[in-house]
Amino acid sequence: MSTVHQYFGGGLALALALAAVACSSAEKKSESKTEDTLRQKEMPTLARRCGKEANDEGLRVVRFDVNGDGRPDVWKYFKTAMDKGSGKEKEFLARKELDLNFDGRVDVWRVYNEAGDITKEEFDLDFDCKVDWITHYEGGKIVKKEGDLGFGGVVNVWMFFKNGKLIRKEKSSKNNGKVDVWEFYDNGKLERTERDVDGDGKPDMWERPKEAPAPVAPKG
Ligand SMILES: [Ca+2]
Ligand SMILES: [Ca+2]
Ligand SMILES: [Ca+2]
Repeated sequence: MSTVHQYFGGGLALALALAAVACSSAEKKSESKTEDTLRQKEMPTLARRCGKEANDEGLRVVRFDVNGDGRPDVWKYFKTAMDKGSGKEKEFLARKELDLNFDGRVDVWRVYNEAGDITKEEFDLDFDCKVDWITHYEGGKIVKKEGDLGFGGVVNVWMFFKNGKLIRKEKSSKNNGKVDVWEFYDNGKLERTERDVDGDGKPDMWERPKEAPAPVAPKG
């Protein structure tokens, strides 16, 4: 059971967290836009994947049956490359794939570089064989998350990180891939929200989160 948690605990927790994000994103708080809009249009649509040991690269595959039903649910793909340190050929973990719901189809893909750092993680959260959420890493730290929380095939949430901390979140509230909500964070705390109300891609409204009321000292 502990092995199951080791492999799947994080994924399930993320799915639950994303469900919470999906609910909160429906609450429109403010609006705006920046020059990042052009870049957002170039964002690739999420790839259609229905993994069943896709091993075009001819990597060595090691399979694990975590739940003991006789079918693999974790796949590790190893490739052989030159180790810069020793100058000799060495085997690296290139990819790990997980079947979270044990239906025989891959739901999570993790890609690693030769230094052993994770570079990308893709999730199919609703088990329909389409990727819904992608996390990008650099140097082992999260730099970007992007996803389709409406499960309609269109990317509608982008999150940008610096030094592993969330600095900006962008949303397409109309679910059309066009950013119309920008949230700016400082030290993980929401500082400002901007919103494009008239659809011209420029911010029309700005809003700061309301400060919690100061505690009132009891009289007497
Ligand atoms: Ca299994
Ligand atoms: Ca599955
Ligand atoms: Ca999906």
